[in-house]
Amino acid sequence: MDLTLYDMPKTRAFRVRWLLEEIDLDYRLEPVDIFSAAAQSPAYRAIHPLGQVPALRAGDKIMFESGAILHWLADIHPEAQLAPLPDAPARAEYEQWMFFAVGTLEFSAWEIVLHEHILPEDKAVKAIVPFARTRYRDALGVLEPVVNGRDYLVDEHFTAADILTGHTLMWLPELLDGYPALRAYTRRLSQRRGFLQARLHAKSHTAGRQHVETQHED
Ligand SMILES: N[C@@H](CCC(=O)N[C@@H](CS)C(=O)NCC(=O)O)C(=O)O
Repeated sequence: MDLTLYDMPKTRAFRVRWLLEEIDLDYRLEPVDIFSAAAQSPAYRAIHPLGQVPALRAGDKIMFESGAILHWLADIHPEAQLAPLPDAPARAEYEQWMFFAVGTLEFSAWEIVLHEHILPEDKAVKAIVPFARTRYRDALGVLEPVVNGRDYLVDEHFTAADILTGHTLMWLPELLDGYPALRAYTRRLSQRRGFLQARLHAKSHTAGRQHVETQHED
């Protein structure tokens, strides 16, 4: 199947690149500058209706939402063992961490990143930040014991849930002080071949191009 990832460095597209590298699939990167008028053009909105990244063209199908893309790719490539099979005992735990990553951890992390680092002064709502930090720390407190003494979230196996969780944790490394197991976990994840390859790919495809960069770790 032909795969094209609509991509921009230092965005959630990195998650998809990382998973594609873990599976070792061939794919093409289509650079998108989310800050340009082109991202809001009808042509790009036919690919991503909000003009965002990532989006994935897989054969004649187009998909958006990074979590859904990871979930789907991991399931259709069981040989990569990045998701327990639907009837495996570990599947429930896997689903839990997949949704925790995007629905709970990322939700508060994004509010911090958005209102503290990305939005201009006149749009940022600074009053949200202390509450978001508390919620984010609550989520870190849930994850810390899970990776204390084991390498990955689910059953000692690296899965797509580690990509979603690890990538989100890397947005705000300074907030991992006091969470030694999570710090070791993100370090471990960032040493994986798939992670390093995804970074390399990003560097080669942006060579010579100029991008406006957000605060995301990538
Ligand atoms: N929930 C979506 C969020 C996508 C998203 O917000 N992407 C950002 C980059 S990380 C973007 O394209 N922002 C530009 C915009 O919102 O106009 C996902 O996980 O794919």
